Amino acid sequence: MNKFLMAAATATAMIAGTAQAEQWDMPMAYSASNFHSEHGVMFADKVREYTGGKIDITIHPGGSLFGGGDIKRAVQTGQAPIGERIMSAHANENPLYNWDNLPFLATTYADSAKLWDAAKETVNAAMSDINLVALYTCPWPGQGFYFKQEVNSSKDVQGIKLRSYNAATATVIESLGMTPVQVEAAELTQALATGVADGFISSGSTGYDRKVWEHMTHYYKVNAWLPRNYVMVNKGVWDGLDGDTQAGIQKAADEIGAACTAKSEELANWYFEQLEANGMSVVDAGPEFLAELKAIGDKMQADWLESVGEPGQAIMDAFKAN
Ligand code: PCA
Repeated sequence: MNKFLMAAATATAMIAGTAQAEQWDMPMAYSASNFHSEHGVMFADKVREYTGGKIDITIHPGGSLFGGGDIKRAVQTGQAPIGERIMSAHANENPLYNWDNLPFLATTYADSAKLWDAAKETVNAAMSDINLVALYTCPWPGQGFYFKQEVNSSKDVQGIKLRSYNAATATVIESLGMTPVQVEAAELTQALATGVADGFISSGSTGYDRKVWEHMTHYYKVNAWLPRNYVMVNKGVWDGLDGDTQAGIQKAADEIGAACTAKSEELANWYFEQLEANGMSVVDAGPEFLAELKAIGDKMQADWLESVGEPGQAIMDAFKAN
């Protein structure tokens, strides 16, 4: 190490108050003002507190360090020790990760919690196989549709381009006769402004973050699923920590997972009010559109069970038994 680097390293260690402080960069995919990112900052604070300053996490929101689509690989390969991403974005590698994107399976916060309880062990085992440890998860509010026109059924929107954020949303869009275009939330405003997409699937949260009322006029509430973000750590990094440090980080993760979930629920309707206050029409999807979506949801659940096999059935059974 040259003397400048050494001086910088010493200064960093002194700021953290301990010679052993480990600096962790934590890429996150969504905007700094989003509740997921705000809870990431609170998580970092608690980790500093509960590890006695041993682990010093710096949050990089909005895909600023790694784009949303690159965060999981960055953590898997150790380019970043820790990061946050929407879990279902990984379903193209393993259909198991679609467990929280099956339309109309779990549509409330209570059911979303029950479903995560049922899926947790299987999902965590799959994560471990790919060198990841999931520390906490936090759901987005229920998902619906943004358009720049009134929509009563898919007949009104045949062939238009709709922004997707994972394989499941692409399937919903295609099944409705539209063309999916995958765009990260961080690039959504630009995609709508330049006509890359004519609408999108998301919660009120992302529409609010991206101020989409400048381009969109209608939001149709469906509340069909509550997809989860998760904070993951590289397994090698995790295994290299002593037991007390692991316990401190896990305590922070448990507290923040619960706080973030409560905040999501608290904000769900507030986001709709903000969309309305900015001139959008926010209504429940009409009966014809809803019936189409229910049929698509049934098929997606059946397809998921078929592709995941026995572990998928076990998750479904455990969820329904509770
Ligand atoms: N917002 C994220 C994922 C789900 C949501 O509500 C997005 O639109 O990318």
